[in-house]
Amino acid sequence: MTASTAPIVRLLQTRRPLLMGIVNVTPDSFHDGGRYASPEAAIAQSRRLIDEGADILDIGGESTRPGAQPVAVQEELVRVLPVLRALRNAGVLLSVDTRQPQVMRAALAAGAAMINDVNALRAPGAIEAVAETDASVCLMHMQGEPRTMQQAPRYDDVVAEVTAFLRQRIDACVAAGIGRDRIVIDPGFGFGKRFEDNLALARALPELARLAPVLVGLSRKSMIGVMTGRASTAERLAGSVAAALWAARRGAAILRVHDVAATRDALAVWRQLEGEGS
Ligand code: 9MG
Repeated sequence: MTASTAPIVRLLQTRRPLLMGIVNVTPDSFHDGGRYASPEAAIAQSRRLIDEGADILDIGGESTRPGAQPVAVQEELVRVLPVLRALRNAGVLLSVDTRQPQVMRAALAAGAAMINDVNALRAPGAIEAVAETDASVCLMHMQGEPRTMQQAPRYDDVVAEVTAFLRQRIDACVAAGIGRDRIVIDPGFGFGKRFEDNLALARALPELARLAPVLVGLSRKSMIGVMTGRASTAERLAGSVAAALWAARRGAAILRVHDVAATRDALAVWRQLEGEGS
C-alpha cells in the first residue's frame, strides 16, 4: 500500500485524540440550532473553535437530530460553501457533514479534506465522490434515517451488528479505491439506538478501534441527559466532557464536540496526571 498524503493521516500520526469542533449551519440542530445559521455567524463560531484548539471543524448544513427533515441539496450547498471558502486557509482540517454526493463533490472542491457521512457513503455515487479525491471519510452507523430512527430501534446484538456493518462499509470503500488509512469509523451514538445500545457501544470502543480509528460523538446528546438527569442540552457540558475523557481513555481517535476549550483543558489535565505530557 502506498503512503497516503491525506491530511487526516498526518494529523492522527502526530496527535491523539483529535478535537473536532461542531459547526451547525442549520436552523434546527438539537443543541445550537439557529445560533450559527448564517454564514457570518458560522464563520465567527469556526474561528472561535480554532482559537480554542480544534484540530478539525465539522461543518454541516443539514440537521441529523432525531425527527429532522431532509434538506434540499441546493440549500445545503448555500449553507456550507461560504463557510468552507472563508476557512480554507484557516489552518485546520475541514470536514463536511453530509449524506449527499453532490454536496460532497462541491465541498471537496471548495477546500474540505474530510467527509463525515452519517449514512456511511451508502447513497448512490457517494463512494465515488470520495474515492476520486484523497479526502478522508468518517463512516458512521445509523439504523434507519434521522426522521424516524428513534421511533423503534431494535437489535439482537448491537455490538456485533454495528461492527459487522462498519466492517462491510470499510471493505466497500477499500474496494472502490479509498485507502484504509483515509477511513475513520463511528458507532453513531443516538442514531437509531436506545440508551442501553449506546452504553454497550461505548463499552465496546476498544474493540471497534481495532477496525479503524474511531470518531466518538457524545457531546450534549440525550445519553448524557439520561445519565445526569439534565433535560436541557445547555446543562450537559460537564457530562459531555466526562464522556469525552472516558472515550479517549478507551481509544477514541477523534472527539466530535461542541465545547472545544473545555474538552481540551480536561484532556490536558488528564494527560499530565497520567504522565503523558501536555
Ligand atoms: C453529524 N453528526 C451528529 N452526531 C454525530 C456523531 O455522533 N458522529 C458523526 N460522525 N457525525 C455526527
